[in-house]
Amino acid sequence: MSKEEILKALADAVITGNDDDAVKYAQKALDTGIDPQEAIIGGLAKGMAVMGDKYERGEVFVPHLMIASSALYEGMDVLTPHIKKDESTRSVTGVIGTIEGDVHDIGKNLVKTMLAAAGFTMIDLGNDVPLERFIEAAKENKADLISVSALMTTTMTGMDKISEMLLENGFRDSLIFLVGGAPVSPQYAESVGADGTAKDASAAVVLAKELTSKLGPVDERWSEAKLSVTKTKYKDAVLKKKAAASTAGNVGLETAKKIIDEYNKVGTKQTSKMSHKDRVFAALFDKKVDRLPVYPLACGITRKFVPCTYKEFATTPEKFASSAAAAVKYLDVDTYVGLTDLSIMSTDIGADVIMPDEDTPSAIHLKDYEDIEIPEVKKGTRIHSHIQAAKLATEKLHKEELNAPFVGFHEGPLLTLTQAMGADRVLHDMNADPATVHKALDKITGFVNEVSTAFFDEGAADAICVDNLWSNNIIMSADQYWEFDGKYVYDRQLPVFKKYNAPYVIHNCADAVHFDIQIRKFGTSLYSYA
Ligand code: B12
Repeated sequence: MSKEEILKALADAVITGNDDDAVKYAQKALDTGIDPQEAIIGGLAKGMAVMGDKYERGEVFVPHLMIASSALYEGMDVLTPHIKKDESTRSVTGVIGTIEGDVHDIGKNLVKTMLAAAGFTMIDLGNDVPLERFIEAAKENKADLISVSALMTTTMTGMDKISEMLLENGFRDSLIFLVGGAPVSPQYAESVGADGTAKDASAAVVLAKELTSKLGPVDERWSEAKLSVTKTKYKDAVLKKKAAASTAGNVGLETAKKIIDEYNKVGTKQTSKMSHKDRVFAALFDKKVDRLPVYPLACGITRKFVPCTYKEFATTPEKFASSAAAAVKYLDVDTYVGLTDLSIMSTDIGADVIMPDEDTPSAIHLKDYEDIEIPEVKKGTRIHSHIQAAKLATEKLHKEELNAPFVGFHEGPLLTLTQAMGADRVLHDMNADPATVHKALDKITGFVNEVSTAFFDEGAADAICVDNLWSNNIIMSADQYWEFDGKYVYDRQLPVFKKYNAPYVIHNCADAVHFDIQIRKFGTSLYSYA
């Protein structure tokens, strides 16, 4: 028989599921000097490929495949011991297996056989291998290589989990991680963070040899020091993967996403060309919008579009207004919430200010409550200049091409006081000397109201957002918040907003807010949150 005839006879033995023929022609291949590797790949495996095609066309069924694979293994048992080991390959230890939930092991066994022939020491975990077993075996054997096979789309996803476990345990840089099997593409291998894949056993060997030859000394790679450095290196990647996984399983978030998608779909059909202004006002009045309005508290970062320094952004009306317009233009935000920094009003009531070129200005606290001096809101004060900047920004945002509302921003009573005196001091005095704190708040509320009034009178904003930072149930109880801030807002600020028929927009930088007071009592219509 010629070589071609023997290879065909081996393939036929698998196709017909004939164990005896498989053994017979395997022996014949050896006797006639055919390379055993070639007999496996070009004979037995070819037969299995034919059966695979037939199965896919519905011509044969699972039992036929089992009989075929049995013949394949009979033939391999004869051929495998005669495969010449490549002694030139440096000592490489590999862990191999088919992933959890997957019993297909023919391809995995071929890869194992070829790697063993290439001189690798292969530790075979079998099929249906629990994911953590790959990790344990890699560590136990200080492996150079992990080879994971999957034949089903439902099981290949476990490769990503193995990758994550390698990162988490700090093993990722200690070994080469290869994945393979019919459904595994190079793109998929990359997406799970593997070092590569190959379409068949021969290519797998070439790849494994090449990649493992670049590894450093085994004891160094598997030293505790190296593992702990790698763990730290990949900490972020692991956290991100975990966060992504937890988001994927988070029913609340998923539901929210679905609702937003649904909402956006419905809205888009109805009102496809809303201006920023229409969108914000429609949302305010619970009307349908084409998409949810976006209004980040953009702060100083938008100065980078102009560009200008932080100092210029905070002190030059033209630069501030240009930043607002650029934000709407480039970021497509629906409105600009005009905060520059939280030192403006405390500076005006007496505190000194530190004004770096490229950082947020901050106030130097006053020594005594008596030092607080309430100015008139007029030229020369920082808030007056800021209101002029807001007015300019409003004009720019109203222009035809942008058509977006501008939301002015200033601090509420308690925040203004804490900015002037220091938060520690005021929080302490709220208990130790409440009368003094109330006296100061009384004066400051008058000033805060003058500021809102000036914004409205100047037409410097479409709405005003007030920062009531201390409405935070970690820092103070609802009763305390009400006594030292809420009541001042309710009794004295809200009437001003009512007079101008303006919504009371609240900003809060905290996630533990006294919503009951802010929403129920203040009737807040918009909430800005950072
Ligand atoms: C033989 C076979 C079986 C045999 C497996 C026998 C055995 N001991 O392995 C039996 C009958 C048991 C079987 C069962 C099932 N099977 Co089946 N089976 C096949 C079949 C026909 C061939 C697989 C095979 O051995 N190919 C030959 C080998 C040599 O190729 P390979 O595995 O791809 O490996 C090569 C390369 O991929 C690469 N490689 C492999 N591993 C690695 C690893 C690395 C690191 C690298 C670099 C390379 C690499 O090198 C290998 C050698 O060249 C395929 C169809 C197909 N065309 O793939 C279906 C197939 C895989 N089976 C399938 C299914 C659905 C099943 C069953 C669920 C059927 C059922 N209803 O019960 C069960 C699975 C049960 C389970 N939990 O796992 C589906 C999977 C569908 C999918 N997309 O997920 C397939 C694709 C058939 C189909 N088209 O529907 N099956």
